[in-house]
Amino acid sequence: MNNTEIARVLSEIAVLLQIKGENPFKVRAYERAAEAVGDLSQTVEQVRAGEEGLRSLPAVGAGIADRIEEMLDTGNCTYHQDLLREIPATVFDMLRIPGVGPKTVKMLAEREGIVTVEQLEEAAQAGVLRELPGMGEKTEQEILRGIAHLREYGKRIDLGLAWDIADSVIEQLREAAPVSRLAAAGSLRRMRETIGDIDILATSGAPEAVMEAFVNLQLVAEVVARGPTKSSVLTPAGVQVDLRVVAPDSFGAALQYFTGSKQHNVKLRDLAVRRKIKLNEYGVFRVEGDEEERLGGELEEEMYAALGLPVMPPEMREDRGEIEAAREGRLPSLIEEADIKGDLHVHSTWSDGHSTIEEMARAAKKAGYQYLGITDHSPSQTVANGLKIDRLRARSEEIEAARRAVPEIEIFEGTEVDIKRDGKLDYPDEVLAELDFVVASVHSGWKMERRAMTERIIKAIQNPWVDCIGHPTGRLVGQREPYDVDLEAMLEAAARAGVALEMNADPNRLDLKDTHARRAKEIGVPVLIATDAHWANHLSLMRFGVATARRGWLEAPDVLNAMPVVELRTALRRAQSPRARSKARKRRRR
Ligand code: DGT
Ligand code: CA
Ligand code: CA
Ligand code: ZN
Repeated sequence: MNNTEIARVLSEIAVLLQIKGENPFKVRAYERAAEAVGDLSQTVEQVRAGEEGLRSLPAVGAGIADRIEEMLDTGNCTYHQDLLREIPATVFDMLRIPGVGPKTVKMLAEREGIVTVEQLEEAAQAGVLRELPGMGEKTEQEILRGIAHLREYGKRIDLGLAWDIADSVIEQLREAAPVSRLAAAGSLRRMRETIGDIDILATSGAPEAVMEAFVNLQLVAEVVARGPTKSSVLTPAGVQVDLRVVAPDSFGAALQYFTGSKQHNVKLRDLAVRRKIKLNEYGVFRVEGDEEERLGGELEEEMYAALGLPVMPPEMREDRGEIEAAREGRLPSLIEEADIKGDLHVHSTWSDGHSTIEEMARAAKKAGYQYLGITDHSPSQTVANGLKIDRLRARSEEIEAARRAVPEIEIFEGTEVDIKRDGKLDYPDEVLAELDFVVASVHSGWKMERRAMTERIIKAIQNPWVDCIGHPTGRLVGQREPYDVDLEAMLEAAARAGVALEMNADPNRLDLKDTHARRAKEIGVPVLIATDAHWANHLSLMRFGVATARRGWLEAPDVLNAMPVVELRTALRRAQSPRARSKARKRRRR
């Protein structure tokens, strides 16, 4: 058994002991031993052969050392197996549900014989859970939501990580393989917020050589399937990458087919059948009885043109009305990265950022921006080194210095101010009035009930100095569900007040998400696409925000920071206030 396998067994023992209600010190010892083995740079076998033996590992006493010995010698752990006879391994899946811990699992198993996620779901749906000790209707609902969440995100990775992998696969293939064309397809090209596997397409005169190079790339940990024109591999983290080599005159057809989504393709094929057209991954054909006439396939455009349609941007291909819009000639002209004129939510070393204001400004200049909003945290964010009023004012000097050092970038002196539980903001209005730009965000009290949370945020929206609500639902992709808020009420309040909602571009957030952004556009709420960067090089995350905005059908006029700086200044609510006008006059005189 290798280190990973041994560590897994040890940590499972810890969990099983915990479910049995065993001594917490014993549980902790197994946990720590599992961590220690997992962190080792040597093999466990090498440690055993060393002078001090297995007992040199943290938390490994005689008992745990014996178990490891047994695993090394026999590839088995009888203790682990004995425990699994009492408590089936299916409980490990239950423990992945947010809010379900060992105590709950123990209670469920003892009282109801529930040991699988499916049984738990059934019991929750039947209203059985709410009757159990320490439960209730609310917990029951939470468990059901948790299960749904797990199913959606369980094995998927976020868009940022997926593109990191895809970019390096593409780069390495260009170097190591005889490829001509190379492109990402699948959910990756559609820029979905999570990715199941990475799909890459290539053309080449020597497909076998491409396959050979692919399975030997450095980032390949395991080859799942290898064929003459298609192979699948896993990265060390278990992410699957599929590579297909297709004929050059089918490249457009394959790109269209493998970009999906499946629902988009199904709808397209329905349309095609009615017109006696056949679409597949090799091309597009007119069908007349037994005859097939090839209409194209080298270019993606040809696939759509055969149906009388323009090409739809990949981000729209989700069967959310894009085919109808294309047919009726009302496809939106989606926002592009080049339309973005600045970033208005970034942090600096004054709070929890890692780059100075000047470094951030230089990065903004490099990105081709006109402006940058420095929005450090407010005092309540003690862990993020939030700025008390005196430090907020002291920061002005450094902002002035950065303006002189990087005159091409208009720096907005801003804040990301906390929205407190009662909806009040973490700075008084007169302090907010001194600033150029205010993002207000919820960073605490996630568990508030829906009405209170909605009122809290609407109150912040109604503060005349707030320009934007940051990461408006608080979700973390695949990690944390949104807080309970009436989004529709939030959007309506924002529309009335002329406050923007953020499309946070960090691939861990993407908050607003695509469908929310689309609703914002319908209601007339401006969207700010911002990176929330804590490092200068994270300004590049903008690409994920823009992609998600495109998935929400946003166009440049829907996006606050697609405005040139002069327009933006006058569009902001604060520009209407006498105080801001006098400040702006002073600024112009400088
Ligand atoms: P993922 O990997 O779960 O994030 O999502 P996709 O969309 O990348 O799905 P994947 O990798 O299973 O397949 C890539 C594309 O290939 C998919 O978007 C559409 C196409 N495709 C796959 N299977 C089918 C199918 O059965 N019917 C149709 N029409 N298209 C399919
Ligand atoms: Ca895929
Ligand atoms: Ca795939
Ligand atoms: Zn924040």
